[in-house]
Amino acid sequence: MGNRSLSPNFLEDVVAGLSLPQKALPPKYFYDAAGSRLFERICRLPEYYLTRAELALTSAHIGAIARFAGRGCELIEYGSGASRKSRLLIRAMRPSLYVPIDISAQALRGAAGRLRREFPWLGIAPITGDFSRPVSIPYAGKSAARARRIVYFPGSTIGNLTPDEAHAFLRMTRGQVGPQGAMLVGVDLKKDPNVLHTAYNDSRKVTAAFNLNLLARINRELGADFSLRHWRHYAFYNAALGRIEMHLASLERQVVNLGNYRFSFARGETIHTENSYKYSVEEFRALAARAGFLGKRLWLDRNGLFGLHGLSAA
Ligand code: SAH
Ligand code: AVI
Repeated sequence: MGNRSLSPNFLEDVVAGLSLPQKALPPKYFYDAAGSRLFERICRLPEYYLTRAELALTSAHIGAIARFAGRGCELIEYGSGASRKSRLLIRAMRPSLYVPIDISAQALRGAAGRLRREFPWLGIAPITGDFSRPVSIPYAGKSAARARRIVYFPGSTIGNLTPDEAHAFLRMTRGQVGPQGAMLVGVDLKKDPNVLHTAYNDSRKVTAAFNLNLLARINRELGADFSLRHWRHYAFYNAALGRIEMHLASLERQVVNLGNYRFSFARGETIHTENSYKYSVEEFRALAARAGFLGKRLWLDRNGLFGLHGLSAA
């Protein structure tokens, strides 16, 4: 049954999601070991501009970003994955502590090992956790000597939350950084829908493999019998809602067994697996303001595809 201890609600969430009128699965379950590896391959695809754009803008503006964050602070990162962008920040900011938080224990372990070798002076306190629920981060120092906290949330992972979920998440982090703290949030910008469509429908079909791995994971860990060749990756830009939607489409009428449950699918019916919201600068600043953050700085890549917002506690 796989490693259930890390995803105690996996079965319940799958059953609940497949019982909805529009069947859906939470995107956080993409990231088992295979899914985290596939995501790393997505980041290197020519069509998936997000990672390259964010890395480039972070390198180009690292001095100003580090000054905004402040040296010697506690750097807390949500959805840290391979911690590739974080290395740039760590080098420039020399934080007193780095707290990477991720649902993927494997990705977290690999990243922490690499960072320990690269930055032997750095204190690292990884947390395997789910940011869709409150995450408690223990304080490092005594209250008088506590370092300022910076929450880093790169990659436009915030786009995988609905605006309501993003609001709740920002409220939680606002509480964690306190009145002196700040946030750095990577946000993918609204743009030509063709560019977006291509980024989520790459020619090598790695995004398709990433999407289909969710069904393979349900088979592996929960013993379901999804037949993968009867499912197809389907991603499109929903302009009215400002988001890429990823679905898995059933190629024929079929029944899937999962323990004592049976789920029927009509031909062409879909399982909605992910949203990836795109925000204009003003839209994101308004969302952050509702959660108690002031949009202080914005760094863009040279093609204006992706933004890194510097938010301070309002
Ligand atoms: N920050 C990296 C990785 C982004 S991929 C980058 O910018 O490239 C999204 C990351 O968030 C993955 O590592 C995934 O495991 C993690 N993640 C997704 N949903 C999560 C959740 N609910 N709680 C914690 N981590 C989550
Ligand atoms: C992690 N997250 C920001 C990615 C995105 O672009 O929404 C996940 C992804 N889904 C398909 N490709 C990449």
